[in-house]
Amino acid sequence: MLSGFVLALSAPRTAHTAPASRAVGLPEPDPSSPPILVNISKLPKTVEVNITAAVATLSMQPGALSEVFAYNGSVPGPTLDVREGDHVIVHFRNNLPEPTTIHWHGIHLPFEADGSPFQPIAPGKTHDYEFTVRAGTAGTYWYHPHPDRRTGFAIGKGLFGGIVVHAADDPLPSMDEKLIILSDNRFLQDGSIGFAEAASFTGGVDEENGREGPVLFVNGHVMPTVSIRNGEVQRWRLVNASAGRIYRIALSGHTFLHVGSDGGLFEKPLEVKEILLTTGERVELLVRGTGAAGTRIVLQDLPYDRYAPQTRPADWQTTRDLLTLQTTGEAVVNPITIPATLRKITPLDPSKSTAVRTIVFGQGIINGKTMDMSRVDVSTRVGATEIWEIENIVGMDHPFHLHGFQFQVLDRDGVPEPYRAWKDMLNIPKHSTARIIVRYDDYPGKWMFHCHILDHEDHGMMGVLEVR
Ligand SMILES: [Cu+2]
Repeated sequence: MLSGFVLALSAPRTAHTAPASRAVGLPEPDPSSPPILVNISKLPKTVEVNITAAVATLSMQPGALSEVFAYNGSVPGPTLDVREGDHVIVHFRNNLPEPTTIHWHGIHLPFEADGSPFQPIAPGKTHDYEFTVRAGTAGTYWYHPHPDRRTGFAIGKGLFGGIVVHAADDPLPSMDEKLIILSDNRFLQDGSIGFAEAASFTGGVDEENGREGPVLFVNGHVMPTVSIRNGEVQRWRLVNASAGRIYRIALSGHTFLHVGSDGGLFEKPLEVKEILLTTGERVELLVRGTGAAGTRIVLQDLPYDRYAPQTRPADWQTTRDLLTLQTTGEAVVNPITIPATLRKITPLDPSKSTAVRTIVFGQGIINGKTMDMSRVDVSTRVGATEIWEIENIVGMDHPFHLHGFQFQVLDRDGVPEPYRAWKDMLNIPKHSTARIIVRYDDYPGKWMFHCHILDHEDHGMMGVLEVR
């Protein structure tokens, strides 16, 4: 029995959400996947959806109710499910008591649709986001608020949802897919979500580490069970929606195929035992069911030391369980063939680079400064290719995020990246340097780059890239 995520009391389920499985006659949708936003458009290649952000009261844990911020009444919000080439129109209403935005994390789109701190939506106001999903960008993304200085609070209150962009021509065989959104949270005795006073000791630790909570959620469920048949292969898309927690993902003793990252599939699948999933980052995995009926395998978060010694949590070496994968009693599934080559990723050419940017991550600062929205930190032109050398000079990890453009990693501490991938998130471990290459295709604007530990971002660990 799954620990259900029950909608309760004052939050009626809105008309905008629908079960993940939309066909008539199918069994109840798998509660381990969020609902999907209903497309209200009748036009071809158009996805038109309604999203409202509002206060809701939900049961996040058994026996307790929590006041949350929710997209269309659920945490996580319903998934934006689109195809390459689709034109997306989002009718957004802010029914929150504070300004907000929706940032379409990782999607290559016009500046006007970015939902950055430059584009706040006041309480009670509506806004239409509009963009076209570009060819070649199939992958897993997510959406969340990105208001000035309040991102950690708004996401911690429950505002996050997944985005799946399907390929026009997907190289992987058709199989059951799961969207697995990871988050953690902290609750007070009365069930309310706990945020520490900034001036308190805990507030200081949160500001340093990024706010963590002891309760780990998979799509709003605590330790749900996912079913799989013996021999079946499932495609899992993982999203890290936590404010500060970096997950070291493993499937208790089993390997899985790592097939993709932030911006979609790799060129080749990689068989691995574990994956580091930094804040804001996504991965695609292929998981295979093995063993007799009733066999249980646990998806775990292994210990990972991202912390500065002075604020490292006492229990940081704890292995945490995320979900159970249980083999059903159904007949064994015949093996399917996973192609050895998934797609071609054209490398960005370092010899075309017209600038090398040096980005130094200090504690809460970038290049010695905190965020100033009236300042431009990096100025460049549409179409330019540049190398960014991102150096972390302090004793804790800082995950780098760039808005608007996917990049490729050239090397980490001088070691060439072993495989190509499109990325918008990159963990920069303590006292290390990574070099990335990026081309500013298509869209001028003022784009944010920042640390994706939300407490760091909110305290100004962010800069402005102006593309003209
Ligand atoms: Cu940081």
